[in-house]
Amino acid sequence: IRKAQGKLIKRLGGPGAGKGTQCSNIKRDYDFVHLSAGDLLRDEQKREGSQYGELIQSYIRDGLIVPMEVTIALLENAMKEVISETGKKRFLIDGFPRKMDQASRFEETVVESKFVLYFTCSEETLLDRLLKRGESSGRIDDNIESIRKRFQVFKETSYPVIEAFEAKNKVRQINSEQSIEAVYSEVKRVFDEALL
Ligand code: UP5
Ligand code: MG
Repeated sequence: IRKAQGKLIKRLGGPGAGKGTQCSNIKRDYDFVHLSAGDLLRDEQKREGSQYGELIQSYIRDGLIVPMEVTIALLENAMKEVISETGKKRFLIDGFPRKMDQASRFEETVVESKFVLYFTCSEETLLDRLLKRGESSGRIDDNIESIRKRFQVFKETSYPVIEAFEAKNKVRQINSEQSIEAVYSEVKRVFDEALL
């Protein structure tokens, strides 16, 4: 699917910024297939017989970025499967890329993205949301210790990816401090302006 004739939109934002929530809205109203890198990693971690199960679990618990070979292979396989089963080629990739090496490898060998949605939010708000979600999510990284590490990795490792896309004029920034509905109306404006 190198240079696939598709449209690919990526979504970045700190942990708990609302990437997953907004993807559900977009998927409902626009013709995009939603793939979450985090969900693919969590599914692979649980898959019986996976050779990467333990590795993924320990990276996610520590908020670290799983080696790109694993994540890119999962994404590429998922995209190929969707294309061969449904013919759909418009993808919304949630929570990826979050490290420079992944970003360049994916853009060069899989497909170039059209733009990146970046959800900005204060750490206080993110922390509140994640701790609240942690009461029922069952996610091994929704605890205060892991959340702190995720914030750190976001600032040190993932933010430079946003700057790199910014330099190419590909970032569409959205204030996700607001209500889910207000955030979505900004998202819609971006999609409608891009004629998606
Ligand atoms: N909520 C959402 N929007 C709200 C709003 N506007 N107002 C009030 N509440 C709002 O939302 C989080 C919570 O906030 C929910 O309860 C929601 O109702 C509420 P959600 O939509 O789930 O936010 P999201 O940004 O998707 O948060 P998530 O925790 O999924 O983000 P992360 O980026 O931390 O998680 P992800 O699954 O992408 O990655 C997890 C881990 O996987 C990473 O830390 C890393 O270890 C690994 N990973 C890799 O190694 N490589 C990758 O490429 C990707 C992931
Ligand atoms: Mg998510």
